[in-house]
Amino acid sequence: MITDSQQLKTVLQNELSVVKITDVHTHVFPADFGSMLLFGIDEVLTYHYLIAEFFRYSTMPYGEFFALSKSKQADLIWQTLFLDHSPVSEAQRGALTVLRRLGLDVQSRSLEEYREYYRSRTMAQQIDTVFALAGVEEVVMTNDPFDPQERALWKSGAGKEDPRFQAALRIDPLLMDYTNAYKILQAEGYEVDASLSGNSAAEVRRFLTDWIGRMGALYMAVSLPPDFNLSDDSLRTRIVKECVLPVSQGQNVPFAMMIGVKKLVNEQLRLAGDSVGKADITVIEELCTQYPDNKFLVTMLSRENQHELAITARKYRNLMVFGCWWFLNNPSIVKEITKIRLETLGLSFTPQHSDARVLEHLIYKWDHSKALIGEVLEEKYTDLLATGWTLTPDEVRRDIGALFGDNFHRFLDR
Ligand code: HDL
Ligand code: ZN
Repeated sequence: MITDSQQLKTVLQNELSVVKITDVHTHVFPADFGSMLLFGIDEVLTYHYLIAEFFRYSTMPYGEFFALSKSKQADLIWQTLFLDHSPVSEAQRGALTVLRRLGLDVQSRSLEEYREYYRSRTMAQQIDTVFALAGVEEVVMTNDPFDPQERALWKSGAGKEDPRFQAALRIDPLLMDYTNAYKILQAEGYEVDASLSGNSAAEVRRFLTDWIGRMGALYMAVSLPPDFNLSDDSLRTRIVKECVLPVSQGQNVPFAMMIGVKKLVNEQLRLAGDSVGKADITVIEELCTQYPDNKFLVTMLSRENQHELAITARKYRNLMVFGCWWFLNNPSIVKEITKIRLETLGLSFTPQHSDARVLEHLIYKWDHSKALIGEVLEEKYTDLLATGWTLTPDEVRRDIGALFGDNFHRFLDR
């Protein structure tokens, strides 16, 4: 039985240090995807979050920067964000957490020393090391069949060997750019046309079903703008209602909506150019009400949407809230959101995903998130014990397992 605050702190630290994490949304890939998997210190330093922060100080023309080699870009970012200014931002601190946890000397501040470490590392070794250090048992990837390189890899049989890498079928081009995406479907042998007439909807359903099967996809996902709604008769609305939702239900594969992205507000920043907008929660209420036999995974990008998203999840058991996504993945907001969710949803949600784009992100994003979620859990368990309720280490282990993967797997019900 846990009887005092020090014992609670110790139990939480122990259980968080050994929990096997399922990371429900990432952009990493297994070794047989080759160069699609980004790893190493130059990739860590040229993460688009850090590029955005670099341009807060630099007046260098965007094109001149992007024309540089990745190592030259990393040199500039290291000098500007780490040596010329203290690296206090979350992404800056994250790069240093990666170095420290890999056993490198953060105090040397020597980028060459860090690069030397990587010269002896193979991709396979680094995957093993990073998953072990991060405590991650499996990641769910972002898999885009509209990307020619990725499409060819799946067709060659890649992507199925390493059970640590599970797939998610990403369908942004289908929903956000059908007037181009349909041509790829045609080229792949699906009888679709530009206006989704005739047999097109059935063929889009066949396309989705084929790729869910080929990938073993755990869910279908899309990132959506702040004004996403299904009250118009747009092609996007028709594809969601006539194609995505029937296949999602039929295949028992949730539909994951990631809502609130304003794409490329500054397109010169490329991947770093996206921003955020508050969305209308109504569309989630409508979907969960009108499609009670469908499962929805939802994360929203705006801080202002978080309380209403948690309240909406209280209304619908077919809605799983997940993550502190992208611009929300900062200590001040992760703690705020996790408190709101624990207070309104108990333990029935998935508090975090890493969104790792670079392999080593798994280390810092989970180290930082586990510490924050642990602090909030400590506060809530302390309040619980104050009622006279008793608590055992096994119960804490059960609860933490639910938050870091079991809830997700139960929701998938596979
Ligand atoms: O659409 C997404 O999956 C986002 O996570 C984008 O990839 C974004 O660029 C990102 O990396 N956020 O962390
Ligand atoms: Zn992502």
